[in-house]
Amino acid sequence: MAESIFVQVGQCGNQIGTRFWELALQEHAHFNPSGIYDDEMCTFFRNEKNGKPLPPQSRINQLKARALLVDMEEGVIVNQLNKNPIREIFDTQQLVSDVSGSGNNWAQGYHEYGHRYKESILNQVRIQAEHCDSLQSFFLLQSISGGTGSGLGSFICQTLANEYPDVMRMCVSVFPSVEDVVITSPYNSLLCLDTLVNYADCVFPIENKCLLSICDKMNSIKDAKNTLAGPQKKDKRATFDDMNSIVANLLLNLTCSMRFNGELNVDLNEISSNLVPFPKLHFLLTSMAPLFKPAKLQPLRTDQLFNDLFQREFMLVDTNPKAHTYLASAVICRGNFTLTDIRRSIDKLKRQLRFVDWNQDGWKVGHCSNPSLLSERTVLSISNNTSIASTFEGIESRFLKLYRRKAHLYHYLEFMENDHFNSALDNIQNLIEQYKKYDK
Ligand SMILES: Nc1nc2c(ncn2[C@@H]2O[C@H](COP(=O)(O)OP(=O)(O)O)[C@@H](O)[C@H]2O)c(=O)[nH]1
Ligand SMILES: [Mg+2]
Repeated sequence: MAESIFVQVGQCGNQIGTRFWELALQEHAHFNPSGIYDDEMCTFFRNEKNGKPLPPQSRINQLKARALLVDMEEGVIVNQLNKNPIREIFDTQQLVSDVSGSGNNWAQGYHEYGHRYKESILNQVRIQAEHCDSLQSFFLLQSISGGTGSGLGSFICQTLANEYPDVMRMCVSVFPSVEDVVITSPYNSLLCLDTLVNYADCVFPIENKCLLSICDKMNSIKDAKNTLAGPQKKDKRATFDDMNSIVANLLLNLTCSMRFNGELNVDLNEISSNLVPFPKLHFLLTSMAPLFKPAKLQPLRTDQLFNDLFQREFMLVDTNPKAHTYLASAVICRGNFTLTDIRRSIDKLKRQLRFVDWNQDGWKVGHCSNPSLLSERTVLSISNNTSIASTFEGIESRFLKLYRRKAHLYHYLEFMENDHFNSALDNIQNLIEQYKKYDK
C-alpha cells in the first residue's frame, strides 16, 4: 500500500486537517470493526507501541497520523488541538509552532519562518518518511491568502520538491474570495500561486464562497439527514467546521482508491498522469454529489448523480466549466455502481461538455466499492478545465490594484526583493495565457 504524509500549515490548513483526521478515523473504524491494523489504514496511519512501530495485521494499539502540523501562532495547533481527543494521534514532535504569527505576510512566512524552521520541518518529514514503505505523496493543506499557510506553505512545497522530487505534492489550497478580510490577500495569493505553479504536482483549489453556499443550501433543505458539511443545523450560520467537513470529505473520496481495493482503482499517480497534460496546467476543479443523504427518499439514480456533479452549484470553485474547454476529466464513484451505468451516464454528459480536440475521450473512471459514510453511492469529479483562468485573472487584477499604488509594499520589502513580485506576476500571466490558448 502506498502512503501519504499530510503537511498542514497555518490556521486554515490545520483546521481542515483536524476535520479530515476526525472523519478519516470514523471511516476506517466503520470498515474495520475488528481492531486489526489493516493495509487500508497504513495509507494515513501508523500503529505503534511505546514509540515502536507495529507491522500491518497487528492489533491496533496506538494509531498515529502520518502528518506534520505547522503553524506560527499557537491558537490552533497548541490551544485548540489540546482540547480535542484527536490530539493523541499526533506526537508532540509532529507539531511545529511559534507564537507571533506571520502577520498575513507571505514574505514573512516564506523568508523568516521558512529559514528558521527549515531544519526542524525537514527532520520531522524525514522521520515520517522513514516510517513509510512506499511513500507516494505529500498532501499540503493551506490557505493561499494569509501569511503562514501561504508563505511558509510555499517554502515547504518548494523544499519538498527539492528534497523528495519523486514524491508527489498534492496541494489542497483555499483560494480567497473577492471580499477577503485579509487586506494583503492579493499579494499573498499571487506569490503563493507562483510557487504552486512551479513546485506542486496537482493543486485542488477551493473557494470559501462555494463552501459557504453549499453549507447554506444544506441548512435550508428539509429532511436532509446527513450532509457533506456534517449534521444539519437549522437556521444557523455556517462555521469553518462545517465548511471544512466538505473539504475533508473531498480528501477521503480522492484517496479512496489508494486505501481500499476496487475493481477500477484510480490512484493519485493516475490522476496526475491523466489530468495534467502540461506540467504547469495542474489546477483541478472538483465537485461531489450527493450533497446530503435524504431522510426518506431512495438514493439518487446514477445519471442524476452525474448530472448534479457537473452543475455549477456543486463545484468547489466558482467558475463555469460548461462554457469552457475540458482538457481532461475524472470521475470516482464510491459504493454500489455498475460499469454499464457509469458508461451510460458519461455518454449522456459528454454531449453537453466541450473537450479539447486532442483529448475527446479524456475521461478517467474509478470505482471503489467501499461507500462514503455520507451515502451509499457518491461521486467525485476532478476536472482540468480552462475556466480556471478566470479565477487567476481575478487574483491578478486585485494584485495589480494594490501593486500599482505600492500599498503595504514596504512590509514585504523587509523580507524580499521587489523583483520577485514582477517575476511572480509574469508567471501567473503566462499561466492564464496557456489556459486560454486551449479554450476554443
Ligand atoms: N475554509 C476555511 N477557511 C479558513 C479557515 N481558517 C481561515 N480561513 C481563511 O483563510 C484565510 C486566511 O488564512 P489563515 O489560514 O487564517 O492564515 P495563516 O494562519 O497565516 O495561514 C482567510 O481567507 C480565511 O477566511 C478554515 O478553517 N477553513
Ligand atoms: Mg494564522
